[in-house]
Amino acid sequence: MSKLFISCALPYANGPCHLGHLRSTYIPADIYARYNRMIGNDVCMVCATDEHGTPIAVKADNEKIKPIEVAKRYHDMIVRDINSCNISFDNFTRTTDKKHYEIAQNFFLNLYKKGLIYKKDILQLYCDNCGKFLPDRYVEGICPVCGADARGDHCEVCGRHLEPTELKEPTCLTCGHTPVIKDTYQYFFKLSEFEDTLKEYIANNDSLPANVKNYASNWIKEGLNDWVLTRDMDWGIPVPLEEAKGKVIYVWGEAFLGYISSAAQWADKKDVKWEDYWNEKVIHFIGKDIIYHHAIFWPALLSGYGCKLPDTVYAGEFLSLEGQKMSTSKNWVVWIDDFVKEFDANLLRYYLTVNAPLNKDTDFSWDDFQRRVNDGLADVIGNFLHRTFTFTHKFFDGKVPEYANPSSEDLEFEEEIKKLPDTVAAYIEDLEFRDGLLEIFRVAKVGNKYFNDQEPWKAVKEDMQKAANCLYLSNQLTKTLAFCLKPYIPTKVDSIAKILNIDNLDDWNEAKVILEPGYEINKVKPLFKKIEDDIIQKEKDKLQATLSEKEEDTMSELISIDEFGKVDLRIGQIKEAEKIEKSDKLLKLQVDLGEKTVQIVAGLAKDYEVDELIDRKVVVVANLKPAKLFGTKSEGMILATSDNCALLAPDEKGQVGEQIQ
Ligand code: B3M
Ligand code: ZN
Repeated sequence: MSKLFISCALPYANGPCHLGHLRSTYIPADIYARYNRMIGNDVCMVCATDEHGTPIAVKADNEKIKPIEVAKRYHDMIVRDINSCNISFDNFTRTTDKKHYEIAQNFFLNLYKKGLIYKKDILQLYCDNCGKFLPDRYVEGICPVCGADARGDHCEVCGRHLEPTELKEPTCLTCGHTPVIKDTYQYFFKLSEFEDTLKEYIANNDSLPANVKNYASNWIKEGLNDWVLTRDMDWGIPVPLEEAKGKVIYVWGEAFLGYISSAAQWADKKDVKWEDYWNEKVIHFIGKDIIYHHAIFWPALLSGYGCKLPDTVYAGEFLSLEGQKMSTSKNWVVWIDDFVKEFDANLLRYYLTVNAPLNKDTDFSWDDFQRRVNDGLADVIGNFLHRTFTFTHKFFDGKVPEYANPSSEDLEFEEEIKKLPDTVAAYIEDLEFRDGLLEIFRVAKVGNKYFNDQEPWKAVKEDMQKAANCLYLSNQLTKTLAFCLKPYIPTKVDSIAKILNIDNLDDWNEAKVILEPGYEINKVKPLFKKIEDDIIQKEKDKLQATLSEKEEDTMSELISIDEFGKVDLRIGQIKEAEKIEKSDKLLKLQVDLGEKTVQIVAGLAKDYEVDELIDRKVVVVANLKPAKLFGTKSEGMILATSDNCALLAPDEKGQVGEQIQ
């Protein structure tokens, strides 16, 4: 018996679970864990909600509640969703748990004492109005690389990682003011020191899958910089140093420790040691968007600490929905809670596994879901079970018949049945969950064909032994199927076990133990129902409705004439123009509005020469709240088109200072 440490990426506690979470992480991890328990391994499968970080703090700010209240709300929903899909975690905790704080702080201190975490002065954005530093997502602005709107830590358009200070035209997300750059300090982790260790880990680790190896080795090629491990925030785990008041550990610097704190919490209750599991074999199941973190940051942190590195990191690729990228903000998503209200969760486990191998991007579509359930589960598995059980009752009194003088077809089929558990086991051990499932289906199809060819309904009249052999073997396969399907669709096969009079399906070896002639089975019940078209149509309509709602939302953004009247549009004339230092986009303009001249900062520098602007008549928003851009006061806005930056201008008759209505 070996020990095994299995973890799933910790879901952020800022939303419930959707299909994506299940496909990339929980379902594969659960298949693996259940199988390993069945072969007698001692498994510790853990997870937790990731409850710190700016998105949760920002959400709480917006709702005017505490971050812990947001986290608790979603923690409860996530636990509900995970349970509804029968994901068999041994422990599921929270990163706000006391044990986690303790473990994360000790880990930080250990690295600090070894000099692997050090203090460094840096420049950071600070909002005077809010009186706080603005980490990551507390600030938005323009990406310095591609010019798109970007968050403080990341540009979605060009995919670049950004430091908030690099953003152009930054604004504070909380109050809308322009932040200033201020001196401060943070703690850095010496990631650069681990380049060789990581190269070695990635190159020589045969159990790392190809997608993880490729991503990780490409990143390392670019060289590794030290990593900022702290933030100025009041939501997070305090840096455990006297001198570091007001600083917390960056969420990614402590979330990994959730694997360990969750296991430690479980181990305490069981009076065992989590280290015994970790030291034998560790496998992390994650989504592909966090390969960087798990193949670079985490092994480096662990090496620094002096801990064994994970044996495998298994990364599931993306899942789209009806051909489009899933988006929780646009509600283009199927929530688990909605799914399980309409369907058996086993169907989802089956579909998301059979749909595509984990290392390929794939799509969830309602039509395909219906097809796979009806043609696969219902027609192949359901049909085989049903005909075997009903025939056994009809012609053999509900008892497994005698097996004698097998034909060559019987022997061939018997061979397929006997081999199945080992073949499936080998696939699951190689993390090829889909191939294991396909093999089960292949043999069930062989079973259906064998049953058709033997024609037991005729044979009972002509050659009783032929019919008996057919039903003897078919019953053996039903039992083997129940065991082999247990890791995939655990609660569904429990109903097969009931018919087969089997108490539990906990021991994989039992899959090969035959049902002796005379063994009695129970009355049959329908096992797999087909999904009707109207049910699927309802789901498609629901999704479609979210799209239409979005359109209505845009309509409701229409404004009244009174609202428009609030904007004071005037004809102005540009009198002076000069470039703003350090900005390649902005110009400082003096604009004559008739009764007064105002200073306006405008993003025209790329499209107009300074000289061609002088004396030009333009349209100005004259009653805009003054703001500072690049430290320069701006008292209005000049209207121009958004893509080509074409300036709007009045007809010749328009007089300087005249109001536009
Ligand atoms: N919460 C990100 C994610 O869910 C993060 C994972 C942490 S695993 C240590 O994608
Ligand atoms: Zn602010």
